Amino acid sequence: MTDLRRHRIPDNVKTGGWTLAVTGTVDTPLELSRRSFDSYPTETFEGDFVCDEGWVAEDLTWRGVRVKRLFDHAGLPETSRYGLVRSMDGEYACSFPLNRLAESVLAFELGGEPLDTEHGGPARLVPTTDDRDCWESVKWVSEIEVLEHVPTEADTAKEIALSRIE
Ligand SMILES: Nc1nc2c(c(=O)[nH]1)N[C@H]1C(S)=C(S)[C@@H](COP(=O)(O)O)O[C@H]1N2
Ligand SMILES: [Mo]
Repeated sequence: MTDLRRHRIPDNVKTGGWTLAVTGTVDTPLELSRRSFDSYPTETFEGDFVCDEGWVAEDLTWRGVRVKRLFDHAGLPETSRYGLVRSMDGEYACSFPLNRLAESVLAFELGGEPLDTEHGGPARLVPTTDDRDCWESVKWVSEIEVLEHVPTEADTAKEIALSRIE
């Protein structure tokens, strides 16, 4: 099997007028339109996507902006430690140690095509380290909140994903 699944697009996902906010413990909060991403260098990442439900999409090529570029632009104080990646998909959000998040790619393209809404467009987070979990690949990213402490209640992604596996 080599394809991502075709999950339903949640009703609260609205892609018109999309922006991405970088908020929290940063020197300068950002609100970025799709067009403003054109001024950042892009990178590709190739890898398999492995879901805990027991399927694999092999050899996906993602293209986008490394989150570190956004952090360099916003400026991170010494006290920043974690990032919470929020989605237009209701309460869905996933937390990361800041270093791991900085290495991740915010992908706008998959397989050389603009990422379609079904698979998380305009922007989907693609963690690149080998220990990545499927629920960390947040679709329809709307905000990256930088935090000093690990968020517990707001970090819903793993629980939501595992609740879909009986
Ligand atoms: N916003 C959001 N992102 C999400 C999820 C979700 O429910 N909501 N599910 C995650 C899980 S568990 C998987 S396996 C993949 C599924 O991606 P696909 O729909 O492109 O196959 O999306 C991940 N990102
Ligand atoms: Mo998953």
